Order: sequence, then structure tokens, then C-alpha cells
Amino acid sequence: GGGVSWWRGAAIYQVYLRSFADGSGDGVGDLAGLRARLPYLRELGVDALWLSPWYVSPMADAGYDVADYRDIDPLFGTLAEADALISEAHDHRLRVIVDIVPNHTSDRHPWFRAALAGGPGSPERERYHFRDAPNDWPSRFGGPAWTRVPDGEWYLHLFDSSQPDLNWEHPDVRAEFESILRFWLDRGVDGFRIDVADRLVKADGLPDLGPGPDPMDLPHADRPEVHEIYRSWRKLLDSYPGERMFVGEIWVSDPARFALYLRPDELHTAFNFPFLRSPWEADRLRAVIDSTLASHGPAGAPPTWVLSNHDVTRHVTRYGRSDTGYTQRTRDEPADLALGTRRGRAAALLTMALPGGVYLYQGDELGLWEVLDIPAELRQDPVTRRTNGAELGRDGCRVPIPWEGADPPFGFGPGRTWLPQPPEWRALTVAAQERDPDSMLSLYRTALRIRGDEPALGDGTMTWLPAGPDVLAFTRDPGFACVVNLSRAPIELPPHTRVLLLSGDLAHGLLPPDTAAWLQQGEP
Ligand code: TEU
Repeated sequence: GGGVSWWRGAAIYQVYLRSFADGSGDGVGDLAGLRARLPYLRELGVDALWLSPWYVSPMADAGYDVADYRDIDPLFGTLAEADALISEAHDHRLRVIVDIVPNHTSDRHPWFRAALAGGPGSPERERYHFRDAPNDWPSRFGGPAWTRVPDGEWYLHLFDSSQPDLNWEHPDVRAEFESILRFWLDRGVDGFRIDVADRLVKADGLPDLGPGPDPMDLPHADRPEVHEIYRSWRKLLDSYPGERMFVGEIWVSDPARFALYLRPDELHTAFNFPFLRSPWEADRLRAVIDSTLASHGPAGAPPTWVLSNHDVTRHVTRYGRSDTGYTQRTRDEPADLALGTRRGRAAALLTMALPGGVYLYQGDELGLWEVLDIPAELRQDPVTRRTNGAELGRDGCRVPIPWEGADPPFGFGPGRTWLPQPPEWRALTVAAQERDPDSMLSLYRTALRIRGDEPALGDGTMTWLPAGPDVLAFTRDPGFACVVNLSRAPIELPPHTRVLLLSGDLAHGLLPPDTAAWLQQGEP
């Protein structure tokens, strides 16, 4: 509706730059490729783009290892091209959110180089966490969270050894990130996605986890002191004109503690990972929707709904498995992709009808699936290396977008692609789907158009409708209803409604299993 802050109900599209479109011909997506495809994104009907890190980086973790926060990696382009992208996106009425990585730098960042050169006891080491001996913390990517340097000291890295954790107790660190925020705000960005937002502050003295740590009280997660940082960031952001926003990547599962980040003087929004993690079961989804609404309501923050991102198994694959777990583990986990696609279509309508904002990961709108058969030698995710290949890692959800044509590279760029595309994606190219009114792309376009026009959708409230077992049905005022059939039998649509949009055909007037309907109420 009018007058409401744009981010409260926005549809935000995650551009994973290295896999979106390649303008330079080196096999890696870049700013030139993205700029050429802005009309596609405008036509899709999203409100904003979130770009994964584009900064100067050795790319040990696909750019989440930043060596210079104030410049663009040559792989992606130049600062001048970033400026052009921001202004052209704005011309297309697309806002631009950039990724900020404050938990760690690259080991090639000048500060870490200075810390290595400075040696034990040097002031340069105090910007990171150097110790005489490691504690028992594990790296999120496998193995220990500590690496020894030649002079015998150890440094902390919650992720790869190329990603040393910053010491957020240090005033230089705080001042530097406020300056970086200003640098990008001055260039016109509309917001920031904050990487690993809950882990910046570590418990005093870096205590051991010990046996069986309480997952709610990890010494490197969700410390109360982290909130101070976001209060000062929020003041800084609010000193800029326009409605700029923060979205936090917060893997905190207790809804009450999660909601603490969403106070009016902290972050505007955060990704809803409990929803992403839920299996395709009505009771579980209903419970997570209810707990989301319960935790966000008092905070006054809009919920967000997210199905996939660059870290998790694509949902078409997840929903096609009996175990819908989101991490990539082994090779031999079959998925029924027809089933996953049917559910993915229904899930798209569900997320776009729920109150609040919605995130799309590039390729969701094409129904791309997780690519499982990438040869080991081509995999680049440090997770694969750190687990000695035991985990497939996240490359399978990062395969370059198929735009057009009958064969790889499917118009991604002039030549090769940094990861191989499945030949079967010829049926899923943008060009093929644009021609097909029943395609996933057509469904997303129609749904986003209706969502943009329909005052009932986006920010607001919802009311559950009485429904049979394994059916999710709710209304949005005024006059809108959404029904998702997760049961195994066809169901009747509620009376006095008219169909606006279906994720799949009705069968004899009934809504089939794994199908969703958007309905206008009050009409026979
Ligand atoms: O991810 C943080 C994180 O905790 C992830 O490891 C996530 O839990 C996991 O991938 C789920 O399978 C962020 C970024 O999104 C990720 O791409 C980076 O690798 C990571 O931070 C380090 O910066």
C-alpha cells in the first residue's frame, strides 16, 4: 500500500554476480553482464537487487574474503561500473543492496598482512584474534577454527583459514566499518545485507565450548554486545536521505533472541532461515509461519520469506527429496525433480502471499535444481576442501544462469562457464520459458505483477482460514486468499472466491496435491 516503507513488503532478488551473466568472456559473471540484463530484472517485477560481495578479493570463498572493501574486484569490473550499475538500476526502479562482510577480512587484507609482519605482541595483531594456543572452536567449514602462523601464534577463523576473524572490541575495527558503510551510502546504495551478523562479538577470553555446548549460548554467536554495533550502524544509516535498510544474515534459532536484532534502532529485517529449513509439511510450515509472525509482530519488523540462497541446496531439489535438509552432503541423494518443481511453484505462491518481504535467489524463477555431478576438480567451495570431499559444498546452487540457446553456455557469456551447466537446462533457459505461459518464469512474472498491484499483499497481517488436514489457507485484507494443498488428495476451493492465479491446473474443479491458489474473495 501507499506510504509504507518500500522494504516492508519488497520482493528482493539475490544476484550472485559470478553466476549471473558474463560480459567479459572469462567464464565468470560480472557487472557488464548484469547491466545488460537489468531489463530482464525490471520485467520480472522485483523491487530490489541484493548483490553478493563484489569487492577486491582473492576469491578463496567466492568474495566473502575481502581484501579491499572500497573497490571492485577486477573479475567483476571497476568502481566506475559499480557506480553505473547503481544509477542504471535506479533508472529501472530497482534498489540496490550490497553485501557487507564485517566478521572477517581476507588474509590478504592490508590489516592482516600488517598483523603477520608485526609479530607477536604488536598492536596490528590486536585487530584480529591472535593467541598462544587455540581453543576448541570448530570452523563452520570443517576442521578447527585456528591456524598457526610461522612465529608460533594462532589466529581465529570461524570460516576458512583465509578469513581471519576481526576483533570487534578494537576501536579501529568499529571506525573502519562505519567509514566503509559511508563510502557505499555516498555512492547511492539502498541498503546492506550483513554477513554472519550475529557472530561479530566473541565471548571474553574466547572460552572453550567444552562438552555439549548449549547451542543457544555458543561463545562465538549472538553475544549481547553485538547489538551495540547495530545501534550505531542504524544511527549512521538513518542520517542518510531516502529509505535505506539493513537485512541481517542471522542464524539464531530462538525466535525471541532473533527478534532482538529487529528493534526499531537496529536492523530493519533479517532472513527467515527457520522457514527455509522447514520441510514441505503443512504442520511444520504453519508452525514456523506462526512463530515468525509472533516474534516479528512486537518488534514491528516485517517478516521475510526465503526459499533458497547461494549457501543452501536449491529448493526444487530439497522439496523433491524425502529428507529436505538444506545442506549439501553426499552425491547419492536422489530427488524427484518433477515433484520438487511442482512444490517449488506452490512454495513461490505461498511466500509471495505471506505478509512481509520475499527474497528470490537467481534461478528460483527458472526452477533451477541443485547440480550434483560437478567434477571434484572443478569444485571451488572451500567447504569441499576442508571436509576432504566428504561434503559436496555449495557449488551446486551456484551454477551459471542459462539464458538462451540449445547448449551450454546458454548465453551466459561468449564461451566457457566457471562451473559446467547441465545440458538438460536447455528446457529451463530464460528464452525457452518466456515462450511458455506455463513455465516457472511466467508464474513468477505473473505472481510478482499481481503482488505489486494488489494492496492486500506485501506488508500487513494475515488470518488463517479453517482448512482440512495438510492444507494451508489464509486471507489477506482486503479480499485476498491463498490456499496451498500439501495433502495427498485434491481439495475444494473455498466458496465465494474467484481464481487469480494457480501454481498448477485444477483437476475437475479441485486443487490437486502440491498446488497453490491465489483467490479473490467475495465473488462467486
Ligand atoms: O554464511 C554464513 C554461514 O554460516 C554459512 O556457512 C551457512 O551457515 C552455510 O553455508 C549453510 O550451509 C555467510 C555467507 O552467506 C557464505 O557464503 C560465506 O561463505 C560465509 O558467510 C563466510 O563469509
